[in-house]
Amino acid sequence: MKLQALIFDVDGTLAETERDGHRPAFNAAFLELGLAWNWDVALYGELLAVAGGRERIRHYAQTHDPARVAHAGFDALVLALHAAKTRRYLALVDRLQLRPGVRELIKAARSAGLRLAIATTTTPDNVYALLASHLGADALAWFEVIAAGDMVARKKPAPDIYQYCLEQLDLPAASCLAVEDSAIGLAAARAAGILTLVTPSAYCLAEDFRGAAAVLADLGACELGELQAIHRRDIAIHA
Ligand code: XBP
Ligand code: MG
Repeated sequence: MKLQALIFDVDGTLAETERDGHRPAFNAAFLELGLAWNWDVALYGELLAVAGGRERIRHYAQTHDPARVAHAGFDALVLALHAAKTRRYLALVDRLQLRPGVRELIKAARSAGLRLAIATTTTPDNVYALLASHLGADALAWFEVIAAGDMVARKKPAPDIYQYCLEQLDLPAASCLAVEDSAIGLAAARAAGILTLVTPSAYCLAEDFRGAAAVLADLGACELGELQAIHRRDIAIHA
């Protein structure tokens, strides 16, 4: 089956957002709300096993500050922290940089008439801001589907966000290729039956990417023709 669409993950794939955006934004929010929490690089690497900012905050509190979880105001605190974190993230999004080759691959895919979509766990506003800031305001319209955050019940590694994306595109999984940076993202795409190219992000370098169609350091030297060949080869293997 011919490759018809590329489905991009966002965090870690389009840019090193976890390293340069989300972690600093979480820590700024903790400070703003007067909490003595601080997520260093090593701890944040572990916390990335939990997708979703609110889910990550809850998981951290349950494991590191259980007394606070028992408090009546805990649910409201999680929401307030996440709202502050999103505000902080949006304030620094212009300072992020796209990873090598991302801009060029998106451009080549558009020129070749491939359809484009996004499947991410992060908050939709974060995606809109990243795309607009680094690819231009028009870029939002280049992606037929921007599937993000709470649009589905279960976050990655569940396949829900990819399944939702396929439904919206009205395409079979076999006609798509996902681009991911993490093992949980790979697991989500594969569970939806989508072949996946992995470009590991800074936090994910040591993860196990068995099951990926290919693993490349980044998209810098990646021609669209190479992706089409990877898709053709793996579709034949899995047929
Ligand atoms: C990355 C995530 C997100 C972000 C935080 O998702 O797991 O949770 O770290 O985003 P992906 P929010 O790799 O699928 O883009 O705080 O907005 O939830
Ligand atoms: Mg990711």
